[in-house]
Parts: sequence; C-alpha cells; structure tokens
Amino acid sequence: MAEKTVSDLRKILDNPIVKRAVDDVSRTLVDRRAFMPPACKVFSNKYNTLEETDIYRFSIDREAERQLPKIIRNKVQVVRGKSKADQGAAQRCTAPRRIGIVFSGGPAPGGHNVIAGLFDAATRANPENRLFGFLIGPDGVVENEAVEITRELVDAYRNLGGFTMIKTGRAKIDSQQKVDLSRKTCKALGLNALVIVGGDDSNTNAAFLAQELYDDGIQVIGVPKTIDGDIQVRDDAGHVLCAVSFGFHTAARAFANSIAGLCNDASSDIKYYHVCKVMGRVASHLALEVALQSHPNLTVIGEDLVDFVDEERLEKARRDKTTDYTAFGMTLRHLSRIICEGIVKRARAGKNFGVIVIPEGVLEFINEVEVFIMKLNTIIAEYNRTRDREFHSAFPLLEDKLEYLHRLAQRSRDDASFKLWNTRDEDLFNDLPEFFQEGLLTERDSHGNFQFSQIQTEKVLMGLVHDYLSILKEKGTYKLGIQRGYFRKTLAKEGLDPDRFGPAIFENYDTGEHLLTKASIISAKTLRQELEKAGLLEPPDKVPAAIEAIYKKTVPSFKTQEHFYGYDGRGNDPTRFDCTYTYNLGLTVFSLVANGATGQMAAIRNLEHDFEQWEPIGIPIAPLMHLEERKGRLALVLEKALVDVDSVAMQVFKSHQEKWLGADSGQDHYRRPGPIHVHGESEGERPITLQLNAIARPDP
Ligand code: FBP
Repeated sequence: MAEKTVSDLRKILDNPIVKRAVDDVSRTLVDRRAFMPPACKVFSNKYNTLEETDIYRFSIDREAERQLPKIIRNKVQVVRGKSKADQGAAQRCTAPRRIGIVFSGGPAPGGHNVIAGLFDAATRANPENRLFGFLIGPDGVVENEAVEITRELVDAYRNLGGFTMIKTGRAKIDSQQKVDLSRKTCKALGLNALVIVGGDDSNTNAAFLAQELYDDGIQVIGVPKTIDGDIQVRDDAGHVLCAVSFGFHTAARAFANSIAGLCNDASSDIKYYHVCKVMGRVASHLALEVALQSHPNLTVIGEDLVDFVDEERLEKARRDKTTDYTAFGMTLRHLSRIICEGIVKRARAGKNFGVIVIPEGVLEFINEVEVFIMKLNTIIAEYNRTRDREFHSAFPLLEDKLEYLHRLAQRSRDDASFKLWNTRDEDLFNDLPEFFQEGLLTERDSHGNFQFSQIQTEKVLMGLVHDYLSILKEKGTYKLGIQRGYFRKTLAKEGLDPDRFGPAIFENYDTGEHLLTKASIISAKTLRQELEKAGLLEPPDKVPAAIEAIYKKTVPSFKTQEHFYGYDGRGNDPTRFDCTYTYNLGLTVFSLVANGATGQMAAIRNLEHDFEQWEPIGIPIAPLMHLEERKGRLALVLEKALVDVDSVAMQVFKSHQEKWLGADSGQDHYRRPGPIHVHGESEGERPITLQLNAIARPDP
C-alpha cells in the first residue's frame, strides 16, 4: 500500500466518529450497566434475619426423608429487616464469609445480577467478604477452577445477559467421588457457602450437596434459573411460593418480539406461513407466554393435547360396535390435521399466510412419540449402565443404532419376558423419516433427559401438514377465497358479466364476502366442465382469460419458513423484570447464607404482584422432591411444573384462539410486545401468564 494511502487510512481510523462507531461498548451497554435495580424494602434495613413460618406445608416423600434427613425438616423462611439487631444477629450478619457461586445448565437472562446482588449484599455487610465464581459449571467445583469475583468484574456485567462472566456447564455432581472432590474444593477455598444457580436438576443437586456438606458446616443454597419457566413452587394448599424461574420473562419477550416481526412480514408479503419452534423443553410455558405477548394465528400448547379425544373416531367405533383406543390422546397425524383446519379456514377467508408457534417439547404429549422417547431413554440408560462404552460412541451411525434395536426386537421374539422393544416398535420406528429417527436416538443430556432442542419437530409436523393439505386440495376443500369486488372488477375489465359467471364457479356467490370456488373445481379441466355445464362455454371455446386468472388465484400454495427460537432469546439481555428479580435473588441468597440456612432455594414471593409486594424467602428444597424415572431408574428430583390447562392464563388463551386465528376478512390481531430495554414504561410489565394466573388465586 502506498505511504499516503496508509496515512489516509490512519487518519480515518483515528477520527472520533469512526472510533465511536466501532467501539465494543455501545450506548445501550453503558445504559444497561448503569441501571440500578430497586431492592425490596426489607433490604433497606441494616440487618436481615430469617423468620421460619408454618403457613406453608408440603407432603414429604418417604425416600426424600430417608436420603435427606438433615434438611428434610427445613421450613419456608421469610427474610425480615431490622435496623437494630441483638448482638448475636448483628455478629452473624457481619461475620467475614467466603462464598462460592456456580451456574449450572443453560444460560438464562439475569444470572449476572444474581452475582451482583450477592456481591453487593456481601460487601455491604462486611467489606472483607469474598466471593468466588466457579468456572464452566459444576465441573469448576469438582476441579476447583474458580476466579475471585471483584467489583470491576461485577460492574462489567451488571444487567447483562448470558453467563459469560464465569460460563456454565451441564455436568452433574452425581457420584461420591465428585461430592468428595467438591467438598475438598470448598475446604481448600475456605468456603462457608456454595450457591448453585440452576434448574430443577441443579437444585436437586444442591439439596444432595447440602445434605453431604452439612457436617462440614458448608451451607448450600439454590437459585431457581431456567428460561423454561418450569420451576414453580406451591405448597400443598396451592399457595404460590415461586411463580416462575428467572430468565423466563426475557426469553419469552425476546421470542415474542421476533415473532411479532414475522407477523408484520407475513401480513405484508402474504405468501408464507412462518412456523416457529419455541424452546422450553417439555413444558409449553414459553409458547403460552409468546402467544399472549404476540397473538400468532395458531399456537400449540403441548399440555392441552393430553386429554384429547377424537370424537369422530369414537363415534365410528360406536357405530361399528367396537372399541378404538387410538381415539384417546393426540397423534402426530391428528395434530397435523388440527393445524390444517386452521390453515384451510384462513385460506377460505382469503389469507394464505400466517404464523404458527409450536413448543419444542410438543412431542412429549404425542402418544406414539412419547412411548418411543421413554423406551429409548431406558434402552440407552441400560446400555450405558451395563457396558464399558457409551451407547452413542458404541453406535455412532444411525444404521448401527437401528441394527442394535433390531437385535432387541429379535430378543423380544425369543424371550417373552423382554418387552422393552418388540417387533411392533421396530416396524413403527422404521416407518419414521430418517432425520426423525436420528432425533429420537440423539444423545441424552447428563441428567438423562431427552434433548428436545436437537429434534426438528416442526419439520416432522409440517411434512404431515403439507401432505394433508394436498389431500384437501384434491377434495376441493382447501381453497383461497377471492374478494367479491376483485372478482367483479377483473371480469368487468374483459367485458364479462360477473353475475352470469359467478354462480357457475362459486359455491357462495349469493352470500359470501370471500367467494369460494365449488368443491368440484380442482383443476383447469374441472373449471371448464362447470362452465360448460352452466352453458357458459361451448367445447371449442377457450376459457376466458379473466376467469382463468381468477381460478389461479383460488389455488393456494402452502409455503413455509421454519424458525427456531431458543438460544437467541436465552442469551438476550434481561428485561427490567428479570434484572430486578435476579438482583433481589442475589440479595436474598446473602440473607440466607448470613443467617445459617442450608438446603434452601432463594425465591421472591408475590412476583406476580406489584414490586412493593415482593417478599424475599427461602424455600426448603428437600420437601419438594419426589421419585421420578431418570436414566431408566427412579431418582429423587424436583417436579417440573407443566402448564396447568385449567389456569386462568390458559382459559384466556383458549377463548382468544378463534380471534387470533383470524379466519375472517378483517385484519389479524397481532400484538407488538416491543424490544427489550431496561428503561421505559412497558418494561415494568411482568409475564402475562403470571398476571393472569394471579387473578383467581387464594392467598394465605
Ligand atoms: P436449562 O433447563 O438448563 O435452564 O436449559 C433450558 C434449555 O434452554 C431448554 O429450553 C432447551 O431444551 C435446552 O436448554 C437446550 O439445551 P442445550 O443448551 O444443551 O442445547
């Protein structure tokens, strides 16, 4: 490069406008970092204490009682504030402490603020307090990989999404060896407490560690994290203790904002159906919140499919005096038909576009697929338990896995007691498309869970939708309605009388706002036949160009664009709700630690109400645990909350389904939730599902 060019370029790069334009630090980042989430009133006191309450009761699982004796009698603890405390309490709060914190599982917006809240509370109580962050998830605890969390580090990540500061991982502390190594790490760092920020499995882990480290005097506190929104805690009487895990609101808002963009695009270009798979593992909480936030035309809620009864099949069976068990529960085929019904209705109202939302875990609620998932979970877990090699490394290719399944099916023929995989399973499985088989056989996560995000649910479902729409086209029921005015204008341009041709080609010419070609017209040939039948055309005549053009417009072409909303929203910067929620969770964690709690999960009660009503509490984890099948065996875990189909949120959603489907000539009812900021009015909003579900709840 010539010298002059180099110096010119240097001048450009030194220009303050260029420097600002390419700076990593955006204006938004500066604003975000500067945002100071409000703290619950109780934290304005000099000291915080814990008050145990008996209001909330849990029925305790015998196995939990046996395995977690030291923490099973824990109660709900309410954080209280004191401007003056007795000497003991004051000493407790201000004693020097060393606390470790670890993120576990997928990132969820707000994690950095848990650290910020904990750091601020700890250093305020005693500037000598020290906080350590374990790197890359629970492995960091096992391997003693930690960094000291300083004010500079905290300030750099305040109100920011991701778990970038210390990263995360899906490892599990699930063996005595790992527990012993974790104990060694805590002792080596001189920790008083370990904080585990994670989902249901990680909080389960927290309870077991609390039990194990009890006699070492090391406290363990959990924090409810997951965008899936499936950590929700109620007591036996239905009192809500934790309405939702952190990160849920942000992920839902981020997905809804992107989907609202698709609604705009779809209704402008009017040629695509946007099919959006939305994260959330098994539960459909995120899909429901997205539906309430953005009003897409069709949203499937997995939990709503469980009690489905195919009345037509049932009726046919009644007539044939037989029993048809397949009429109970949803099948893939039937679900695709329900989706088709919506598409057909919109088409008849002249709309050949739309937005469909499918939860990533919907397959769990589809009879035939759920059975496969459960059987394959057990087969893989059994294999891993009894052999030296992992199932997926022993059978790297699909054909190897199928061959192994084939051997199991053969075994079921030779040995009647072996029922796990039989010939019928094999036949049904072999009928599935290869990519779907591959998805179902995909590696399970470290907790033995099926990885829904790895399977192309939308592709499977849309394949069936495409097929059925073709059948409906052949039957003459899937057509695009034509606006009466447009029809009249097009014919008039060619000097044709619309009132002569209309009744011959449309089934609703006298009444319809959108005109529908007769069911018999399914091709240019059948169109001609109808015109001849009505005496409007003689055999040698050509079909008038205007009629042909109208006919072509009545033939819908179903074009889809598929989208996956997951990792993007999971990494989004948090909403003001999540910033505030997580900052207060961090403050709560410190109060729990400072007052000697262990085996508790930090939570904020009344999240569904105004901020003034938020109440920081500690929830006992052990009493929430029950036995569930994991990796083919019964294990103590925290129950995942599924969408309650009778909840107010679901009732509101259901009563708007028809409206949002928009199968009429009016505008669609899409809603714009808007982008996520920490400043501004709308950001004060709480998740809509929480607001709705709070309407009819009993409160202690
Ligand atoms: P957590 O349960 O760990 O919070 O993770 C939630 C989630 O984002 C699910 O919605 C999704 O199914 C899964 O993680 C994806 O897992 P991975 O990050 O391993 O691809």
